[in-house]
Amino acid sequence: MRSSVTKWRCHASAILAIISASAVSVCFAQSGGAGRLGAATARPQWNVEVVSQDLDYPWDIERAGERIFMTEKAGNIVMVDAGRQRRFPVHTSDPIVAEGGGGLLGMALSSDFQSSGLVFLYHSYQSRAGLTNKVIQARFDGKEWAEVKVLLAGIPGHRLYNGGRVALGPDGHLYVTTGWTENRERPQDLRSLAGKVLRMTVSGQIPADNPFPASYVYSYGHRNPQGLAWDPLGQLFSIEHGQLGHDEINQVKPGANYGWPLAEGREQRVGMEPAWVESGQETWAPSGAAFSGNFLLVSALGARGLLAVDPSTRTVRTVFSSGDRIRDVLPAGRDIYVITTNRSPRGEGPSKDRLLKLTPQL
Ligand SMILES: [Ca+2]
Repeated sequence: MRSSVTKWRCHASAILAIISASAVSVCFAQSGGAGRLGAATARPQWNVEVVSQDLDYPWDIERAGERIFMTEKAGNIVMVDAGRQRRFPVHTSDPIVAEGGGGLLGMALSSDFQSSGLVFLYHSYQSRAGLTNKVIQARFDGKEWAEVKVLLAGIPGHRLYNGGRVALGPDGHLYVTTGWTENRERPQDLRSLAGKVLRMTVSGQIPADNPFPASYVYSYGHRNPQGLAWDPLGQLFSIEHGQLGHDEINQVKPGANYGWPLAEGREQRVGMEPAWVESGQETWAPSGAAFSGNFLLVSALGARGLLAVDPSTRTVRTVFSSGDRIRDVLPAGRDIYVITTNRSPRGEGPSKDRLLKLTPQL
């Protein structure tokens, strides 16, 4: 316990130093609106190790001890262990359909993964309704990844707007983001699973204390919510893509309406929650989120960098940029891992991607 606390403090202070040294910043909260994102840092502050350059459209990164696991959209899980990379197909009851931005997306390791091998995955499949998404539990036995059970199927899908992150909350429940599927009714319709943050037990049941009776819906009015992260106080944050700019970071409260498509960004509307921070006219295309100490790290595809948000001032800064579209971020002690998705979901063909390990030069 002591060593983990020490690591956390060391890591948080390293991030703080990097952020303090960053070149430009904009305070969204004080201006009451949006502004331009700070430019990339002026001088190198990270040692960057290319851990892998043999990835194809990775989407989610997790860690168990020294082993790193990444989903790839086509339906594989890549494991990096002691410098050795192995790629495994995931065996599922419905074939994983990788179409546009859909495919094998989010992953969360169970809290006892080291002994149980259990994970939660979000993937696209073909149903009679067309491209559809589901949340499954799968197991890794050291040789194969295979579905154990389906937790929730029938989440509406789309070539571009599938949400797709899954994360275990401090309450032990599973949280899932879903996309609006370019349908203006669904995000505001509590009967639809689209355009939502969902909350379920790890066996796929509706928790008794969910905000709406007999519903997986935890919050609604989302466009294409992606990363989920809890701060040290246990408050949930989610990030999402706006239509044209107006990317959002939302503080997610149970039962709240985040506006889409009736309101966007920091627009005020009765009964709706304005974004906690938004990108204004800029496009971040944020995808992954994780707290490092008190700082919220956000991986950005469009802004091609790693952003850090100081919650006390709601200041957003670019703390790392390599020219890659950054898909997801994973703090690990004082290091930070990021994965890239260098091909747009609007294109086709393989995507030449990398796993980078960032170590502060301190
Ligand atoms: Ca919103």
